Amino acid sequence: MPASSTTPIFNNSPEQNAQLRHNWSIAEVQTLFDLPFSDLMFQAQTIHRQHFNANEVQVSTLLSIKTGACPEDCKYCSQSARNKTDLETEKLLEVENVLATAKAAKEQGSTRFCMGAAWRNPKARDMPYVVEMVKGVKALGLETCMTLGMLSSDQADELQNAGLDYYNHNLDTSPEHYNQIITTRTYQDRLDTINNVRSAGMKVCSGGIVGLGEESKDRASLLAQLANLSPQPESVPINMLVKVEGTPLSDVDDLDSFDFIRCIAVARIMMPKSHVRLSAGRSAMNEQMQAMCFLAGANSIFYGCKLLTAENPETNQDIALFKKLGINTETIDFGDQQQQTTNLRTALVNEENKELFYDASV
Ligand code: SAM
Ligand code: DTB
Ligand code: SF4
Repeated sequence: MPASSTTPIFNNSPEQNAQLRHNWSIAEVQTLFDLPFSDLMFQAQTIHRQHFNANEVQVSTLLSIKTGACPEDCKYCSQSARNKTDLETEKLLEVENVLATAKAAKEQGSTRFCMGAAWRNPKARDMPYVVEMVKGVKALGLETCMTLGMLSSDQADELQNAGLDYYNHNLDTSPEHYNQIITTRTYQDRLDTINNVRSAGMKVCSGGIVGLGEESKDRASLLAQLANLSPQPESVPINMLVKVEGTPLSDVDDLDSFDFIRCIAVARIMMPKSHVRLSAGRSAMNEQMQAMCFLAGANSIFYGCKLLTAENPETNQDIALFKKLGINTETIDFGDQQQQTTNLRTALVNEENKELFYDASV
């Protein structure tokens, strides 16, 4: 039975609730999940506004720098060699290709460029190339992020020295549900990598996937794991499973939309200073659902028509949605920050002008 909207769940004021805590119990997180929807959204929105401009969203662009043929057995993933998917594999991209794509992402208004590789971990022979990629993307004035699998502390140091700002390494699901999803690396391996990234002085991007067939208590447990990291991750991607034909999870039941929105809201309450990213799965969400996620405290997205291998909304759709909602994108101090603002405005004006013309080719 959910608590009524008059039941005080915490005796603390919203200000006190917003203090960073690293001692969340699963039961306590479940209490948040069980709140009446409006109460949960109100708490999340109140906390969101204490730490962020509620009308600003950070935008990152993803690029798969090495695609498919991954030795790991992640049951959701199009890129695992064990899953019989239609994916075309690709070797590590040339540094120049990566830099050209990063430049285009910057021109489209992105502020962070995230490079992902289908590896268990980078090999010594790969490191000089990824280091060059980091240096090149950084020289464009973008924030840099990589997700390459497990990292040793030496590799984390090397990437940090090259100028890597963020490393993405997800916990994916709860420790209790984990063995149903991945058996080729342990939960502790993931925590060790996050620890190596943190010790090297980089910012941590870590979140998970929901809709894997897990229970509500697993979502509570995953969020407790993330929030109890000290410091909490600066970026928390909440991915809705993208179901891929040929993976063991291709037919799993859909997660109810309100349960997804609740996850965002609970993440916002527990990690008040982190950017919570409405991550994979937006192509399957309508505009109203995405708006609810922003209302629940999501303030980051992947921007650009492709994630790593799966589709993402077209940039024009996102620009149009932001315009409808009065959302601005977060800017960073590029040095040429004016340029970034101009690019987004140009994109928006182009989108508006489209309505003035008809397509003579159809
Ligand atoms: N191979 C590296 C690793 O796993 O650490 C980095 C890339 S991996 C694709 C990064 C994350 O993307 C995964 O940990 C998972 O959370 C997310 N992901 C992968 N496939 C997904 C899917 N089909 N739906 C939603 N999220 C997905
Ligand atoms: C994250 O949490 N989500 C991104 C990023 N980190 C690397 C990846 C989503 C992948 C979605 C499925 C695909 O494109 O293959
Ligand atoms: Fe490989 Fe990463 Fe996909 Fe797992 S999620 S199979 S490690 S690419």
